[in-house]
Amino acid sequence: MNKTVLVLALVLVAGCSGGGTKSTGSVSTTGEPGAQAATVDMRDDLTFHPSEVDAKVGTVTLAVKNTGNVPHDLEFSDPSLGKTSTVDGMTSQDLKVTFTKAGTFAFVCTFHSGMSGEVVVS
Ligand SMILES: [Cu+2]
Repeated sequence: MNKTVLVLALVLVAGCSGGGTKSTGSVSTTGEPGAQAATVDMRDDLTFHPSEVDAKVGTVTLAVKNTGNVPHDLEFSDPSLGKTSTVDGMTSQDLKVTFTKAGTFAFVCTFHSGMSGEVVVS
């Protein structure tokens, strides 16, 4: 019994370390499943705001907006989902992504190690 609790605690600790996504909150998409929209800001603190977008199965247009001066991009770990080109400071790009199934789909900025987020599709 005590051993089980200890193992669970270690798993939880391990899950929180290891350079995962730094959470900056979540937002839900707006619109119908076939035409959802959400905005993700990229800031000079090298994080996505929010780091989590909650979406439905369907198509999402992400407004990928650089609100700072440091260039960023947004690239899904699954290449079939797509990526932006470099988003320079104070500019924005729309990235249209179709999710055909539920799941968690990670994205990163390829310029900044640890700058990451995810779309949680249900
Ligand atoms: Cu970046």
